[in-house]
Amino acid sequence: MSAMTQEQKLFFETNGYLVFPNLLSPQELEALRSAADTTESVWRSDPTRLGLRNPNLQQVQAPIEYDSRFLQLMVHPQIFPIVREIVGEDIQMIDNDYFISPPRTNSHALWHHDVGMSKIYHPLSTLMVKVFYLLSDVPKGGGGTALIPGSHRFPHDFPLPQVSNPDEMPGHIRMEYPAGTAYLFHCRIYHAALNNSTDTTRRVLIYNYGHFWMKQWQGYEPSQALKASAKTRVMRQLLGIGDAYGTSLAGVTDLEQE
Ligand SMILES: O=C(O)CCC(=O)C(=O)O
Repeated sequence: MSAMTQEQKLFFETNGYLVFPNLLSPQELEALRSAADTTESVWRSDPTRLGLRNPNLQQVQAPIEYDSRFLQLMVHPQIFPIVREIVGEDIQMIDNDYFISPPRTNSHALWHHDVGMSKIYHPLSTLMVKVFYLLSDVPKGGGGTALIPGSHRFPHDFPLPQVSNPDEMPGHIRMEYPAGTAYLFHCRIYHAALNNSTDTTRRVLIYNYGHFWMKQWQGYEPSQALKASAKTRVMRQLLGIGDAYGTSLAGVTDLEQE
């Protein structure tokens, strides 16, 4: 049984991304916003907590350490099965963030893709998939993520046009959607955060999934307390509990299976 429709499979293979309108119900959105507000104030009140405090990006690093609702979102019943199908049964969480992009600020991330490791054949493999959950509406010009559809299959040395303003990239599309939308993309797709030229703050949760043999990004390794709280096979594997090779979700049909 596939978690993806034929249309989603074809669209992802062709374009390298998927969008899920109205993914979060009003109740889910409210709960996540409440978790995000509390998390933000805890993070702001303690400057030793991990994350960037730049004028154009406040990055609460590893929000899954702050609130169990963020941990649960990592296995969202509609999104996680799709990510699992794309990445494979050796899936693991690599990093997770809560990004706050203030109004009237320039891009915090110019055009790039997420994996530049040599000697790994990227174009036909999928090393990572990143999922974004919008907690705020992202209006036109509101600092949304931009993507170049199909660029996940560009060769390694593809000469991407050089633009001084990320908005000027030819052929890009914009993730400007209402709160509650989710989208995901292949780690090799060229993407950027656009300038936020509006008066609204963009708030987004980001979960990056890769393979079990990969190292979790430095600063995102789950705490012992979080690992100890993992009760299901899926959660244990996502948090990196298991052997580097051979750890797999094959045969796990119920996300709550112990
Ligand atoms: O903030 C964004 O929309 C872009 C994030 C980004 O560039 C990344 O996660 O690699």
